Amino acid sequence: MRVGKRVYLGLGGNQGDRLGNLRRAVKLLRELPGVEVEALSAVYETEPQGYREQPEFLNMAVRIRTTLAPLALLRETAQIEEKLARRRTVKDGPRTIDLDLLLYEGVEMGSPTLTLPHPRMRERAFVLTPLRDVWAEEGPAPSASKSLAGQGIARFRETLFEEEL
Ligand code: GSY
Repeated sequence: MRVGKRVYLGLGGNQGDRLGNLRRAVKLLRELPGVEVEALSAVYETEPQGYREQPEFLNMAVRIRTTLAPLALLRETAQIEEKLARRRTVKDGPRTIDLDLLLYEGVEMGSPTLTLPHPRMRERAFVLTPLRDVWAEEGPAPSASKSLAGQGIARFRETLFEEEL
């Protein structure tokens, strides 16, 4: 039987080797004790939201099971961001990789460092579209809180490979 809680993560970046950074992030997630990666979405090339004058992002979603508590998992994902040399100079600006905790089974919380469910996920096509790929609950994935029609998003020509699971 599978142990732990189901968690959905959103990954994205727009600096350097974008696909390589997603691969490395998934590999590091897989290596975490207490984390089992269950499913990877396709990779999407997406127009930047927020600060618009920056390169396009690659985004994807990952479904995991984990025995780590939310804040412990957040510490681990922050370390993965550090390992991939994330540098944030402009708020909402370019970054090598972001790992966002979107949903954590059975948890609603607001702490200074972590809000669950992710407070802006329903406004973001770059989150919702990949999330649908890996959605494993009964019923539909979370829907958009307003129209996402203007947010450019397209499946990327390459994807991560099953053997990376
Ligand atoms: O964590 C969100 C970072 N981010 C993104 C992103 O990942 N993708 C797109 N398309 N736009 C974004 N704006 C911000 S901030």
